[in-house]
Amino acid sequence: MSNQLFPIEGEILPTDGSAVLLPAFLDHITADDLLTELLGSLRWEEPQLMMFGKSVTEPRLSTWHADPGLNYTYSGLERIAQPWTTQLLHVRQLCETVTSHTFNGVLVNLYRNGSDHLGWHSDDEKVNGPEPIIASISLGADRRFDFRHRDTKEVVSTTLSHGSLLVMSGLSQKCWVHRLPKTPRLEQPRINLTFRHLFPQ
Ligand SMILES: O=C(O)CCC(=O)C(=O)O
Ligand SMILES: [Mn+2]
Repeated sequence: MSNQLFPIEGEILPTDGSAVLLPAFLDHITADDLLTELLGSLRWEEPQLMMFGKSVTEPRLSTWHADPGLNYTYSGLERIAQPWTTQLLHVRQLCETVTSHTFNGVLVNLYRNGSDHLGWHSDDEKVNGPEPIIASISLGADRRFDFRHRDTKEVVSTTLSHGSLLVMSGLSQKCWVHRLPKTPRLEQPRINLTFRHLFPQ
């Protein structure tokens, strides 16, 4: 069953977990200001991953902000916790209010243009807990976002627009993978904030 947290309105997954989209979560002025401030103020990193013995640069910039000492390891990469900023704390509070959940870290992605992307994956590392609740805010350019069911291969697509909130919960990480594909010819940037609650082992 899906829809553990929210009414059916906004649910985009047909089964096996929930992903609820609130397209106008932030008003345009708040979203515009946030985009400008985050673009200019965060310390963007360009992490290198080791894949099949080769060093690969992630096709986007990112930064991890979290409670003190709460580093995040994924794909063999340890992201050192940067301190919360005033803007990030403000958005965290809005996400906590709407989800009735607490978050202790946020992974912020910067897609510089339509070439930057994120491949199929799920956020199912043990440290996320068994049924993670992830609150994902989008700012800037519209981008397509896809889910694919691990067993049936069904694909569900949506558009993540400026100021939207997508909340993934329940079995959504276990039963589905997701990605942000390339968008040909797009020149505008997009920032995505995924608020998470890590449970260090
Ligand atoms: O950019 C997005 O909307 C998705 C980000 C994501 O899936 C992640 O950071 O794990
Ligand atoms: Mn993800």
